[in-house]
Amino acid sequence: MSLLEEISQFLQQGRAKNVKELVQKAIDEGMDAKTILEEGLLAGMSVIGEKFKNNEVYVPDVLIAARAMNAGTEILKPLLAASGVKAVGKVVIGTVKGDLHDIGKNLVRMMMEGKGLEVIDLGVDVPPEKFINAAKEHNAQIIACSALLTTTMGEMKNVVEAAKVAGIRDKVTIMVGGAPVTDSFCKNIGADIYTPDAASAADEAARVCKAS
Ligand code: B1M
Repeated sequence: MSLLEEISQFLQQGRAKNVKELVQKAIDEGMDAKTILEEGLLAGMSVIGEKFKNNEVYVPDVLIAARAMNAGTEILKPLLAASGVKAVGKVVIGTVKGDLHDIGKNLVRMMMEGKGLEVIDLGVDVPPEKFINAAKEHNAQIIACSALLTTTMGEMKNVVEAAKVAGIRDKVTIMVGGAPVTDSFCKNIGADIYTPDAASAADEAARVCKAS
């Protein structure tokens, strides 16, 4: 079994300590962070996702796999962040109200930090007013919302509306993403930018901040 397959297997078993050790080993062997992330960690999480859908594994299994995933990505963080030029800008990020999924949001945060952006992470289950208050307090150029559930993605529209009510809609760019979110959904709710993955979210955020 290859090292990446082993990482994927340990992740599926929720063995965070082993995942950490093997991710470190892969780095030491010169493997690049993106490959470890995509072909080791995300590959394992995708198997868990499929099994979860088919009722072959249950919430506790997914939870410990998610912890193992986070343990692995923490080690990759400095490498994923080790890209290029500093952009001056602030982003407020969070997973929307009612939604507890944070792995994708954490990846987006890490990639944005890698672009030199200051990211204020509000965590999960974030109500619209919390996004707005944080954006005002930190004078952020961007509010970035993540959602993983079809039942919570509608909260993004509430964030857009709350920004209008607070009088900051023209001062802040609202970015949306997460598995069920699409470009047409983004347009329908009046948000500004949809990106399908963490890397493109970071690229777009850096572009917006440089232009402002
Ligand atoms: Co949940 N869950 N979950 N879950 N879970 C999904 C999302 C699901 C698709 C599983 C399934 O049925 N196949 C399904 C949603 C169905 C739907 O609505 N369409 C689901 C469900 C139903 C649920 C519960 C309701 C289950 C239950 O209790 N019966 C429950 C809801 C709890 C809640 O939030 N209120 C629940 C709970 C959980 C756990 C807590 C057990 C755990 C989360 C742990 C954690 O995050 N700390 C969990 C997990 C891990 C998953 C799966 C297996 C993996 C999600 C993940 O982290 N993927 C997931 C199935 C799947 O996706 N295959 C599933 C890896 C991550 C890197 O991808 O987050 O998509 P993702 O992020 C991507 C892009 O989407 C993008 O960038 C990332 C990659 O570069 N992206 C952005 C994300 N945010 C972005 C923001 C941007 C731009 C891009 O701009 C701002």
